[in-house]
Amino acid sequence: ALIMAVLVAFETQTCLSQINRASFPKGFIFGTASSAFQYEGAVKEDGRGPSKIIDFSNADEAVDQYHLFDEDIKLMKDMGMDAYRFSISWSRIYPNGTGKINQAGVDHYNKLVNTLLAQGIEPYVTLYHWDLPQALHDRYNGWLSPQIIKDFAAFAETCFENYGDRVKHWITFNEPHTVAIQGYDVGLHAPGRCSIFLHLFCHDGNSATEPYIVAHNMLLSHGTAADIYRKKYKANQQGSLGISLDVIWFEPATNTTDDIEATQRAQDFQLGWFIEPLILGNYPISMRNRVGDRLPNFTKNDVALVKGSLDFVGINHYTTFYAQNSGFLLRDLIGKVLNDSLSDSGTLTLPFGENLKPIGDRANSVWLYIVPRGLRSLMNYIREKYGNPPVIITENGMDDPNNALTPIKDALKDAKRIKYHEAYLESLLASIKEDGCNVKGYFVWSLLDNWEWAAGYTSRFGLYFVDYKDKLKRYPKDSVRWFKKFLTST
Ligand code: PSG
Repeated sequence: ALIMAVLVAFETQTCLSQINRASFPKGFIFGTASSAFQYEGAVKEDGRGPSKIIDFSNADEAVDQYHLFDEDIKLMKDMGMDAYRFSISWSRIYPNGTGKINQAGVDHYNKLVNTLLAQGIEPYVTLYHWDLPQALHDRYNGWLSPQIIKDFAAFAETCFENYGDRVKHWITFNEPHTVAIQGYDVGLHAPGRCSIFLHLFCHDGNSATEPYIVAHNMLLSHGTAADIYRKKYKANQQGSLGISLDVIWFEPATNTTDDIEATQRAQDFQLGWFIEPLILGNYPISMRNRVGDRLPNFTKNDVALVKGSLDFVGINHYTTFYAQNSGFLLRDLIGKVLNDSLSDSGTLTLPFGENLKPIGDRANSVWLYIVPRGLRSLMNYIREKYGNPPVIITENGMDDPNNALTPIKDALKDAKRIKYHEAYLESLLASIKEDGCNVKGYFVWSLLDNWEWAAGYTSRFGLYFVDYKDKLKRYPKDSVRWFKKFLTST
């Protein structure tokens, strides 16, 4: 009996610390994620312009998945992954944004989808992962114009039409919140518009109004595409459609009422901005109150399109910050004088607490602090506040620095990444098993090291290492072996 007791104790012990695929509900999907611009390269084959950033790199070659996808799919297969999330480049399908279809572009993704399916890997397709056709920017300022709604919908429909017989999971947008803030408030991502600091950093833009306009047009574009899918394709194709929202989890910096209310506002202005129109039919009340007439309105028709237009909520989650009430100075000085929408929420969100202690260990990215408990809290927040919709974690991962002096064999030892995924997966599992959250899948960002939007090649997010100095050769990091064991254990 004693031996039995010891064995049982031992088993519970290992069960608790060693989760694997079998710990998750049947049918739970594991995959890796990527995007066209960060992976494909081959931009000349499509006539796209370069974009220079921090390390003076561009994504002209990226990791050349345009040519190497066959090999990359074998890497996924070898790890035991069920699915691959990638994006379709709009300008490969419509080089001018609209008009004539480029059949070579259409064919490329046919090959990609067919190769995935032949290896038993389910495609999850993002329609917009930030690579706007230059022509639409030149023609009407891209997302700033409502003209883009019908053009995006036409592009989306072309994808449903051409791939929907085989693609069963669609994600209209990757992180509309990041597009609005990084592209139109602080101007760090394309198209680099802002008005902060009296246009010191950006030539054009209005940081107080444009983020809201852009977000509104993306929501209407999503709703229009979803409507087309439901009316014309869904019955035959039997697929589902969602969106990927970036969500930092926020914890109150102190337990004062001020900070607790500020934490709620911070979440309203991030997740709520998008999920509330999509699920409840309007912007959060805190946004309507604070942004006032700078926040666009939804007409009755808009609500009919947008509300209820999701089959699942995609969540890109990496990190947790503290939130606190920003008080008079930031709100009024930065908001009114500097004309910046970021101050509308009246919150300050930081990875440091009162004592300036970081909330967790940091990865390479300055914004990426490792706080696994945040994922469970976030899943429960969505369950409680939005009626437990189906959720897919469409991105989760961490980066290491790209240090040119580190020998490859050392760069492959990524114990920190293994710990990250194990802890976040445990947190996710608890939200499902113990709290009843309706989570359906988990995608690692990312399969390979690749090109980062602001950090270029200085950051490595991959399970596979890419040797930028030797023909972009791929090498498995230790995390590949960890995932393989995780996915093949029963
Ligand atoms: C997402 C979340 C934060 C910053 C950047 C992103 N955050 O919490 O502060 S971007 C997101 C994107 C993908 C990137 C990846 C890593 O969808 O293309 O490569 O995360 O930065």
